[in-house]
Amino acid sequence: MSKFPSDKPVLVTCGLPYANGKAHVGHLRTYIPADIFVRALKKQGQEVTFVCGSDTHGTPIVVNAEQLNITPKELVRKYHKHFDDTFKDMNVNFDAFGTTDDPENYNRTTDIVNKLIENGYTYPKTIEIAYCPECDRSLPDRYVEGTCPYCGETARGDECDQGCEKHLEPGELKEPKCTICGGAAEYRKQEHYFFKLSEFKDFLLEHLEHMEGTSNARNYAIGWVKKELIDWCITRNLEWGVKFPGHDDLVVYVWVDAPIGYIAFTEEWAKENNEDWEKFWKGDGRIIHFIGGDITYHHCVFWPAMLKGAGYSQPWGVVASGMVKIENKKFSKSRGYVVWVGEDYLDHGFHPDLLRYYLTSYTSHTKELNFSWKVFQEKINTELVAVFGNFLYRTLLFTHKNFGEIPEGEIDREVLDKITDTITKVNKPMGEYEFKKAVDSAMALASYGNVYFQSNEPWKLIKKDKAACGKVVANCAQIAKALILLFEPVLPQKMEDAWKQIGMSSDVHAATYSDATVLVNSGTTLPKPTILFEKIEDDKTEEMETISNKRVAEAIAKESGTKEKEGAVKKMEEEIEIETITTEEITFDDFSKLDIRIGTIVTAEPVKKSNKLMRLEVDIGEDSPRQLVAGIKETHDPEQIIGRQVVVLANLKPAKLCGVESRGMVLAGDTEGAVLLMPEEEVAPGTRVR
Ligand code: B3M
Ligand code: ZN
Repeated sequence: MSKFPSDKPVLVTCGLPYANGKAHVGHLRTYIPADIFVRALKKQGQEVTFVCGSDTHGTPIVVNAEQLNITPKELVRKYHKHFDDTFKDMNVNFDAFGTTDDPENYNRTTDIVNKLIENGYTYPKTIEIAYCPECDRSLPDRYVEGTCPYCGETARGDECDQGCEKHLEPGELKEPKCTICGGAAEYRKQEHYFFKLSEFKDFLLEHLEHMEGTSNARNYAIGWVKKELIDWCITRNLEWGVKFPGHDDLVVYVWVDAPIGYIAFTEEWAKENNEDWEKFWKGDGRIIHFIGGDITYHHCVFWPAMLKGAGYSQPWGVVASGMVKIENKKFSKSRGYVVWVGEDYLDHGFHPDLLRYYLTSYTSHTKELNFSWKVFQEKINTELVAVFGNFLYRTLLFTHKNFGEIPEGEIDREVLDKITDTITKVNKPMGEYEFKKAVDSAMALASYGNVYFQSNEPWKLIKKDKAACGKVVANCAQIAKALILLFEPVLPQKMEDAWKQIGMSSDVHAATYSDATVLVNSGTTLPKPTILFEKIEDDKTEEMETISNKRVAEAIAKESGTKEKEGAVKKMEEEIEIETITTEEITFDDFSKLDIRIGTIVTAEPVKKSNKLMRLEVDIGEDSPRQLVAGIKETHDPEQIIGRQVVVLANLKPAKLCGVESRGMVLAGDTEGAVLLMPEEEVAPGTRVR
């Protein structure tokens, strides 16, 4: 029997992105399948809540903030918004997206840690903590690097990130080095607090035995628990984070308060929607965590033990995804093997739903996934365009042209059976986290539709038997309706459009799979269809490959340049507009170097390849207007800004954006959308700003 829908409400969560860098394709491998799963459960009539948020504490945040010379709060505010925006852009639809710095999380963490203390699951112990004599500070987690005692690879203070992926306890790292100054660190004695993980062995073995989700998560975790459980140090010497109760100089380790965020975000959702968070965390609602395979230990060992120790419900299932490779190379930001969701994908005008399709249909969820522009192009062109898109468009165009509406015609038993059978073939693997199988089954129905259309030759029938032709067309419309519902979880935005194209006025996101066999209404007017999926041309793929190659080449060049400084802090490469919040002072001379002028917009047109960019020609008092590119496409209408005066930084080094040269910059307030600066009253183009 299928596990869904069930009477028990389902809570789906996704591993929390650290709010310290931009979203890349690797991140999406957790969020997109989770979003698809949630939408598919809803389509089966399952009650489901979907929460996530930004991970804002710990050394991943503090180290980056320190390097950028800003406060952790400033850093996480910026990236929290970035992730929130990116998820919305990618049609990942959380019911709540909070941050672990929210008051709800401070309260919940304090409550849980107090319960663990009360229940006797914590104890103080004096241990060796890495300390840098040069910087005169202790070095938690990412502040220290050294050799993994298990595999010998270079590792961080709390994880062997480049080798065996084991969690490391303070003091375990060999040959510790300070990541700030690069100097040798030493170990110094200090008192910290421990969680008695070792007492949870029997509980964990029993818990894991019944844990749902993907078998990779369960099997790894059982192996670890059987082998050895060491007590877990849960405090750190940091200012930023949730204080350990009664100790103002200690915060809890980030892996304590981060998963507690799942509870806090459920509480935020409950407050907002007049709902009950306890039905999951104190009751028998089903909690399903979607995570990257590399954080299985934290979710299948630490987390359930902590929940158990504090008297909360434990996860029902853990779904762990495989790694993401970029063009068959191990994902690595510093080596340039990265695809940014914004600048490498959305900003080039690619539709979010295409990437959703690629990421789920490429391979099974637990396997390694390779991101390659060529394969992306091929999958979109041969599957979405040539099979599904082709079926929808030819059906709708033929019907629109010859009937103008869905014609009368009995729907074949065989067609209805095929639809019902496909729903089962989509639901079953979906409930087993086999997203590729589910998507492939839906695509098989589109192929069936094409065969149905082709073999019934409606273009011939229309000439001799309009009624018979109408029947074929009505059957195709029924198949189209089913396909739209089946593909909605994967392609939500495109299917919203397709739903309208088949004349439906209801909300496709709220419709269920059972609607797929509700007969289409003859007489429904069909508008002229538009093509939903456009072919990706070779030159576009080549353009994207060139961008990737260039990034790798630059990374290699940079690598050789920084070799001498080895050990010193590695520069963050992926900061976004952080300069807007730095407060470094400049002299008047520095300011005078800026050639800022008032100009009048004479031409404005959207840059085709981009979602955000607009090409402007601005008269700034020179012989001919300046060409400038501004990120205002989403917020401004070209017609309405022609003739407007704007403020231009005229001596900015020219740059190419999406292939269009920009010789300067139009100044705008950086808020939710761009707000253009303008003079108080109209002045002559070219007027200097001082
Ligand atoms: N912030 C990101 C990671 O290690 C980390 C996840 C927390 S989930 C509670 O993948
Ligand atoms: Zn290791």
